[in-house]
Amino acid sequence: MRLSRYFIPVLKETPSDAQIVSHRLMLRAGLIRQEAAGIYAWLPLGHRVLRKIEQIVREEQDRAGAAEMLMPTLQPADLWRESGRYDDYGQEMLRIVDRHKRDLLYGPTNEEMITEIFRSYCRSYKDVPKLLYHIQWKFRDEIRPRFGVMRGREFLMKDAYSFDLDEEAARKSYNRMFVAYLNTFARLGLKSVPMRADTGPIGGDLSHEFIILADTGESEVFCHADLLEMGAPGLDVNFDGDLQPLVDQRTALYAATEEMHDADRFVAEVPEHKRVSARGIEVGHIFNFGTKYSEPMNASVAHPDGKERPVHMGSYGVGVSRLMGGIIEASHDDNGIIWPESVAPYGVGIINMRPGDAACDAACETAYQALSKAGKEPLLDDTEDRAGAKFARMDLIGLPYQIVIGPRGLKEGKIELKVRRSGEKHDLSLDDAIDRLAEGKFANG
Ligand code: 5CA
Repeated sequence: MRLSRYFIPVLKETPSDAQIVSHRLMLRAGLIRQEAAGIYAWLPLGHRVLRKIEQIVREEQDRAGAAEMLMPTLQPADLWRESGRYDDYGQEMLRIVDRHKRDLLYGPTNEEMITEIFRSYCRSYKDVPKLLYHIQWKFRDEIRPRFGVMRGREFLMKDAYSFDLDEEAARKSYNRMFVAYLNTFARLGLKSVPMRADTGPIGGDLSHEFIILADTGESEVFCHADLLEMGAPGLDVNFDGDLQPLVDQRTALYAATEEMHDADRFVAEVPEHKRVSARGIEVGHIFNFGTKYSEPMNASVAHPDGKERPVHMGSYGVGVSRLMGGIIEASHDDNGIIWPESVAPYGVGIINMRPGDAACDAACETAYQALSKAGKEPLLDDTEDRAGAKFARMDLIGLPYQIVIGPRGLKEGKIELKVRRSGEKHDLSLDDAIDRLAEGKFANG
């Protein structure tokens, strides 16, 4: 992409109403624009990152054996009357009446609709297990939308739902998602810790929140320090094998959110130097709720003994749009965002220090073409802005690498390559820089 034709409305002033760094940086770098409280437009750069996060979430759901589908944002209220949640959900639910006076709602989650879909087609033990997901916008009329996309009213969620014959099989589906989540967050450059959690309006008795630590997190969390150093299981996990040991390893040590915290147990189970008490951001939440929805909504299957019983269910959410804020909280410096390569909106920024200079233009064009071909998704700053403004903007938007091409360097056959995360600079020939970038020869996380 050429910046002269692109749209990155960078703000010069720090927005005064944004309290946390990720929100400030998302506004300043032109990723999002607030259209109403808790409702955002995703500008081109932000939209690219959102799509990349979404794609990683999708790939790990697919790897875990979940099947993607898409349910609508609007749902008939009658479905929610069946489960009893229409009244329970209260003012957080956005209720809508259509021209025929039918009650609809903008979905805050999809347990009811997916249960209705399942029960319409699946009647036998042969029809389970099923693990279905979609990535769709949700609406929750939060009392206090805040911190930008962290607590929005409209937000993008990946929600998966499992249907199993009995409790034991349901536990296996739960474990699949548990492991898939650890891998997902690791690919996004995040250290996540699963913590026993409260189930709130979703219900059930087994639940984990996946938390990333950040000073600006909304929840207070307590855990054993070793959990932070435990790597993700890895992409070669066999999802059809026994995942229980992997899950046990990560649930054996103390980890709890504020609502579930037991100060006496924390002190008894965790040696003092290993006690982490911090703030965290909930990026995922998984629930096993047995027959809470299948029973009232009559989603039953015939077992091999001929008897019909309600299926055992679970639901599994990832805050896709919230993750963008979480990633920035975890990865930025005074100059701006530092994207992990896996979600960077563009792979390399090329700064043309003197557009109009034949040598600079030609070198930029060579770099642009070669890096595009190598799949590095370059963003070429071919604008007439001052050098200082170009550098500041490139740092602010946080692409992993920058190539600076100016007339003086070119006379000596050199360009400058900067690694955004470390600030390291290399004087290289253009060909060298292109080759090394194309081969992924710089470690940038
Ligand atoms: N039905 C279940 C699982 S699919 C469910 O809705 N779970 S949830 O309420 O915990 O939401 C799932 C994830 O969505 C959360 O972990 C969080 O990352 C994200 N999320 C929830 N509310 C918001 C919000 N207001 N703004 C941004 N992200 C949110």
